[in-house]
Amino acid sequence: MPDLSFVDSNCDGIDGTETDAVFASPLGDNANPGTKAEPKRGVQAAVLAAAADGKDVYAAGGEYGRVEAASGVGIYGGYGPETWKRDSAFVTSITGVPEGIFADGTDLEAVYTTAVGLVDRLRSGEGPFLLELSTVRIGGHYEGDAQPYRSDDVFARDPILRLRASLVERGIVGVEELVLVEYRIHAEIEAAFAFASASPYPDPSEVGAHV
Ligand SMILES: [Ca+2]
Repeated sequence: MPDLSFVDSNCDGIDGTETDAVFASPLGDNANPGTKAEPKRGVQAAVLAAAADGKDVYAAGGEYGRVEAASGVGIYGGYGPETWKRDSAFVTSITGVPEGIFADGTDLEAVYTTAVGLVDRLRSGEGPFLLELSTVRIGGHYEGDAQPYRSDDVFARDPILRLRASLVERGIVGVEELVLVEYRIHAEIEAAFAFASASPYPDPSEVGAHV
């Protein structure tokens, strides 16, 4: 990596170590080997070459396109395109939109497989990613809102109903089993409701507690 304070501590003529770097410059070409005299044009091309050789990337000041990082490859900017002298006057700017991925947020399996795929890619050094999930608001705007203004196809996208249909359709779970699960949940809610109804009202002195 480059020296601290812009000092060529090993006196090889460049801040850092020339033999440990693949060079990128707006004056370069991606067909070049990536040396100081013949740098790559893109930081991305330099990163790929650096990853293959266990090197870092030294980039001259200028504009570069989006870069996917590689594990173990550092990117250091601020070098002069002509001189390879490192100076704060040389700004190395890498711009690019992160990869955006869209998935149907009402399809639980699509959400899962998309997310798992992105996590794998992140762990291998790619990213960042923007994951957009679309879903629907099943509930109304207020308690008792019958939502006459909405069409049936909105409710058909209910993620729980979709998952249920998918599981049954593929024979992963039987309808009877799902009915039992729903019955158990219903019973649990009923029991909680009964418990609450049978409980005494709290003492008025508690009204300010935890407020
Ligand atoms: Ca040096």
